[in-house]
Amino acid sequence: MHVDGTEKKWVILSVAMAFAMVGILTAYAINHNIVPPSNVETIDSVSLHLSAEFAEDKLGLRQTEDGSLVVTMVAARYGFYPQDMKVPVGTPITFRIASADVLHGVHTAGTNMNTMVVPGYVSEITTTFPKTGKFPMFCNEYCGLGHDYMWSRLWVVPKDEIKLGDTL
Ligand SMILES: [Cu+2]
Repeated sequence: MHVDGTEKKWVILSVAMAFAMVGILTAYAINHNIVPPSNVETIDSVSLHLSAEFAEDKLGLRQTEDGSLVVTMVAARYGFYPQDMKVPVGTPITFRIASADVLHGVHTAGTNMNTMVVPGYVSEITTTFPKTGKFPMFCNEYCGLGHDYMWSRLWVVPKDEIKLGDTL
C-alpha cells in the first residue's frame, strides 16, 4: 500500500500533537496539584444541619488535634456557607464541603481549588493561599436559576490576624 510522503508527515504530526497535549495536561496537573474529586466519604445531605460536622454552628475554620487547619462549608442553592471567611496565608488548609441539595462545584481562581460538590459525598481539597487579599469562590456546576449568584469570599490575611472559630 502506498502512503504519500506528505500524508505520512501529517499523520505523524497529528499523532505527535495528541501525545504532546496529553503530556502537557498531565505535567500541568502534577505541577499544580490538580486531582480528581477522590474523597469517597458519604454523608446524608438531608440532615446536614443535624450532623456533627456540618451543623450551622460548626461551619468555618477550625484546628484539628494534630494542628492542621480545616474549613467546613456547606454548598446550597444559592450560596456557600459561611459566605465570608478569614483564612491564613501560606498555610495548608483542608476544605471539607458538602452539598445540602443538588450538584454544585467550587472554584477559586489562583489556587488548585476546583472540585465538584456531589450531594451525598464530602468533597475534600487541600490548598495553600499564595498571597493575602480577597479570593472569591464560585459555583462552577449549573445548579439552578440562582447559579450565577452563588459565591463566597475568602479573605486571606496574615496568620496573626486569625482567631480560630471566627468567621468574618
Ligand atoms: Cu451551585
